[in-house]
Amino acid sequence: MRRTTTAELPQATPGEPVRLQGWVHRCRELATVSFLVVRDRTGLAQVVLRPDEPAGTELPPEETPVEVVGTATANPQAPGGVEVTAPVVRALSDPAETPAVELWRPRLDAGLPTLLDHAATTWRHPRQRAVWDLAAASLQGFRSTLDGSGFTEVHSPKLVESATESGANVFEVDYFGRPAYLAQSPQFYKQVLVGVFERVYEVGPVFRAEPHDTVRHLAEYVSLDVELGFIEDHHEVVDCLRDVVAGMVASIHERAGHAVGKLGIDVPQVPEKLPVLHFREALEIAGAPADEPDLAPSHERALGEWAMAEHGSDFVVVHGYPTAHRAFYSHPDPDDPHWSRSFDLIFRGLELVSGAQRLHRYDDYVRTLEERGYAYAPYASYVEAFRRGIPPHGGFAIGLERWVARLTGAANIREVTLFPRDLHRLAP
Ligand code: AMO
Repeated sequence: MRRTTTAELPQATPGEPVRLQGWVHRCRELATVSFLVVRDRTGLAQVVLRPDEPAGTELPPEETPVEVVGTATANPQAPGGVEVTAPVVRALSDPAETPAVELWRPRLDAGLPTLLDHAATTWRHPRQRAVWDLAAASLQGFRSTLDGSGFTEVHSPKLVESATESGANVFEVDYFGRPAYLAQSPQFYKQVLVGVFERVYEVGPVFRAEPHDTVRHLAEYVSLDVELGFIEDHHEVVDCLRDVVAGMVASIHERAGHAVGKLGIDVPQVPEKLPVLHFREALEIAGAPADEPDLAPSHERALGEWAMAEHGSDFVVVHGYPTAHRAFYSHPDPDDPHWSRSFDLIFRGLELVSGAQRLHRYDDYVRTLEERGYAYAPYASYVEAFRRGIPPHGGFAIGLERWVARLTGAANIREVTLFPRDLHRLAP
């Protein structure tokens, strides 16, 4: 007998036999009747047991995987207007132990440490699952937008010989007796792969040995990386970023409408042209001193408010950060090399994306490494690639967890991460 999902149950013909599989979400035994709510990947269904019916022996406890074979029966009070009656309930595994948090309640009412300690079960809660559905839909939108624009998906090594972003927050590992690092980003690989594919993207884990406990940093996160060749300048990269974010939003509407509804998400509109500020203007708007080298979180919040007030936009691009304070591969502004052709995208007052046009000439790399006092050897295999013809190029990286945290209004990035890694947490 074919399995009916709980979402398909409302379409079942009343009186017909149906077979559900799922977890016991809720079990309520009343004097004259018992209700079993079965949860599967598509939702919930109600199963009704009357004392004279052959449900079998005792009902399995909550969270036990079960199979229910019974009769589809119309009942306006049941979810979707159809319930299952006259059931035979069969446990598909041992009776489940009582979860640390009651998953049948409409909301998970436990503190963050408890939720994270029991993540393997707390993610089963329908509201929690919906959060990840937003992430999954965003990933599909990211990929499909780029697939439709001539990009090739790549995967680069996560065990590497040098730091890409800065030496400070890198995890060292023992690689057959010599030091290696967990990749902080696919930066070097995506750039050299422009020399092969012109346009590449990667979705993968990156590692940052973040020494501080903040609500916006993880030690491992999912980076959505893009790199494209044959560009004029970084504004072309910003245009690509705009389309990618619009594709992620469209995919959320298309594939995760149920999650948007369940969580009451305010999905952002992506303007045709993102508001853009030069770093100098951004400092002024944020009320920061003109010689600040970077934007602090409070400045980003101020810029988020400015973008909403002035442009009705959840997004604002800041470009032209001081070259000396950006990664060494950033391209300086040819008109005034004090400033760089780099940018950040701020989404609802939080940095969501960093990107830039990159250096693409070998000599520029050698000179920049020297000026910054970096040794050549750890970068040799990367920098050598620029001797063999890499076109002008640029790209960006979106932090998946920050995106979902901002979408859902989560106060802490850990709330939207399946199994977060941070200063204190290596399990589950
Ligand atoms: P950057 O280091 O700014 O740039 O990272 C890009 C984006 O990744 C997210 N992010 C983080 N998310 C969670 N925890 C962290 N510890 C963390 N650190 C960063 C943010 C950030 O905007 N190679 C460049 C990108 C490029 O130029 O293409 C890079 O990694 O959302």
